[in-house]
Amino acid sequence: MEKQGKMALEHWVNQVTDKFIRNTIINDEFMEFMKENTLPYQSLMAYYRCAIMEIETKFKVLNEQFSLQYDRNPIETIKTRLKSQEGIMKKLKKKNLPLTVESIEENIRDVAGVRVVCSFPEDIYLLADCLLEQDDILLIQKKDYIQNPKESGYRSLHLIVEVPIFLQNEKRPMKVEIQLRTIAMDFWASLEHKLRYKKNIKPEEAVRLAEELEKCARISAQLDYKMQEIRNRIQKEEQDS
Ligand code: 0O2
Repeated sequence: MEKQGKMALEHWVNQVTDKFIRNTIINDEFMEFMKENTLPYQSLMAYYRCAIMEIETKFKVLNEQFSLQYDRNPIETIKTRLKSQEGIMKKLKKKNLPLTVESIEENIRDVAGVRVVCSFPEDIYLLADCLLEQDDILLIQKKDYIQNPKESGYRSLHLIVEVPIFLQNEKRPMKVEIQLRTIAMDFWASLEHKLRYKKNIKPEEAVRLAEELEKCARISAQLDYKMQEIRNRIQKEEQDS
């Protein structure tokens, strides 16, 4: 209860701080930065878009191969996103880092984001292993919030990887954040994200909601593993017959 209360309070403080930063500092400072850096900033974002395409294609290829080899698709959906200017600015501010194109590339590791949604937890690890075995992929960081869920209940496998993009006269390694999750984890995270940013929720209700959501995360984890067990039994029956 104490932990959930602290989280709800932190969340409220973050909301107020975020709003302050957004309204007062971000716009002016970003406009000033863009006056000097429009082209380098836009080029960097274009490179990140290329890196997203590379990673998305790699997952599509793996999905296709599994479909041919095992007659099943491990991937349900792939979603991609480029972090917004506001998101980049907020992260730099939070970490007390300079606003320069170099600093963005060096310090913000989730400008390019790819989210891969699978039906079953086992497929998450299978896909992650297949990707990491590829010789042009360099693993920078792995955070396994499936084995070790966050206090909120959040579960997903996060990888920060470097992938090369091939430009006219240059090969450029770019960082991409990959989040791999099941449909159930994705459903939970989307709902929790929506509720997290709802305004005017009383602190005591926010605590209750956080507790309920954490419970839901545990129930949804059980469902994931039960469904996987059923899938594995069906596969075994098929192989044995
Ligand atoms: P968006 O718009 O989703 O990208 P770091 O990136 O390492 O500096 P941090 O906070 O240590 O920062 O990264 P973390 O927690 O490993 O992963 C951050 C991302 O994971 C978040 O991105 C969310 O997408 C997701 N995430 C992490 N915790 C939660 C959670 O409790 N609930 C939900 N719904 N999602 C979570 P951003 O930066 O918030 O924004």
